[in-house]
Amino acid sequence: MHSRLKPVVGLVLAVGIGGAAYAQSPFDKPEKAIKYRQSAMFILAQHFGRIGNVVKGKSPYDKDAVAKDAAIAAQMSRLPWEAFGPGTDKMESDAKPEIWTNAAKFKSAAQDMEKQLAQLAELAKGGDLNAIKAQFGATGKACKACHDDFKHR
Ligand code: ASC
Repeated sequence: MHSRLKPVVGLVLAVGIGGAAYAQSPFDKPEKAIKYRQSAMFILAQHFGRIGNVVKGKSPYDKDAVAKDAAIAAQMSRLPWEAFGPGTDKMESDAKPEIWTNAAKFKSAAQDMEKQLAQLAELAKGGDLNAIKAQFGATGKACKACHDDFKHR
């Protein structure tokens, strides 16, 4: 090989191999993937819960606060899925094996929840509390539907 080409070939190989490892999982240990998805879900539930308190009349309605909570929840809802990768089914967690044995259904349930939260975030900007209440209910159903099939407890 021409000596000037060697570094180029080396770089292409390094990026190719590194890229393949990354595509497999962005986490260096399954423990970290599990902690990551649980953390995203925890933050999501905190902010969704704050909206729930408004919907139930336990907290006063503050348009900007609800819009912010919904935006954070929607952002969190995009994060967990890459953290259900290889090896993360072998460890103790609330994840049911159906996540991996029925991956297409899991993906569709996850996408539905993301879609519902994106809609809640969009609606929350408008400040129509009745519309927010209705969409909060639809979103909660999407959370529950996925948990019923794919989460212990
Ligand atoms: C929440 C939360 C969930 C969902 C679900 C809706 O606030 O933490 O997992 O709502 O309970 O049924």
